[in-house]
Amino acid sequence: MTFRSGFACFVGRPNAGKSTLTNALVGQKVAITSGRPQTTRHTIRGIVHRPDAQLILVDTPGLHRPRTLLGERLNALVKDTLTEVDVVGFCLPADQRVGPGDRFIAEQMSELARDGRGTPVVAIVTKSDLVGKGKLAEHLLAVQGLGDWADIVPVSAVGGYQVEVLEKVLIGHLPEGAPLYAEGELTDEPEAVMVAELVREAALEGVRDELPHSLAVVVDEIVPRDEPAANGVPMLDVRVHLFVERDSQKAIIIGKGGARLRDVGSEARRGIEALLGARVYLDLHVKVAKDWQRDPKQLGKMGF
Ligand SMILES: Nc1nc2c(ncn2[C@@H]2O[C@H](COP(=O)(O)OP(=O)(O)OP(=O)(O)O)[C@@H](O)[C@H]2O)c(=O)[nH]1
Ligand SMILES: [Mg+2]
Repeated sequence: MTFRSGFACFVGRPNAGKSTLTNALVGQKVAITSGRPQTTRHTIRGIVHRPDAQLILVDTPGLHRPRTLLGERLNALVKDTLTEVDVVGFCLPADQRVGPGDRFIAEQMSELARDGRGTPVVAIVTKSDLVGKGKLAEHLLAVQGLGDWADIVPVSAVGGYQVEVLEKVLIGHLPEGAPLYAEGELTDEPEAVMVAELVREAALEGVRDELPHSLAVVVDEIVPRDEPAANGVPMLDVRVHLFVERDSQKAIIIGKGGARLRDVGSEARRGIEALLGARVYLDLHVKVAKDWQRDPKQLGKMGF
């Protein structure tokens, strides 16, 4: 039996379903998702283990025409990633017409084909559960006309439709080689980053307009409590800062009498406790960092 191992990277416009698909393939949540565009802000590795292969998925921020320094940095990050993987999965949501945003990415793909290593690109039609058969067929044709794809695969991460087919197709493009990660390892994300992401995911729920883009989350510390844990479960203090860009946004995040922040805290705490296997005291602080998305110094501090 030949064993294959290597990297696949998902690209696509914001909100195309890249992170949801990554989680579906890994079989566990390694990336946060939301109905708002530009949820993912760094590359996230999810690892798929099979008897005959190890597929490392690199979920990336959505590619779009940048309007801020943060946007520029995210696009540059995606482009760097593209040159380092064995196969690219270009995600195009079935419920949206092929538009300028997709053509922008298709252009980048053909550039990659010209000056890269000839990396194969698989077109993935995501969210196919949202459309009927006829519309899906139409969409597949439009996608076919958009570029030179190694394969075209319709999937639904939510319905589980064709997720295994996609997995086989991606693995088929990997080189032969030994596993790169230990068995059972599902991601190489540091715990603090996962914790920050779970808080951001909870805080994104229900906020609108530009607030999602203005929100950044940083974990200050995760420290074990000295006191003996009840029935052997360890207890952790987790201190987190939420940054927004304006005072008005701070008020929205905190809510009337702090109600909204409390909800965000209890929602995030559930996920964090599951992740860390511990009881968690979650301490959330909201701070204004004026225009951090455009400020190189502040971006650096937040890890961009
Ligand atoms: N019905 C349906 N909804 C989906 C599917 N995949 C993703 N979604 C929804 O689409 C929205 C965006 O999903 P994400 O996975 O966060 O999209 P993304 O491409 O990672 O977005 P960015 O990180 O912002 O670029 C979420 O509300 C998901 O629940 C799918 O297969 N079917
Ligand atoms: Mg994402």
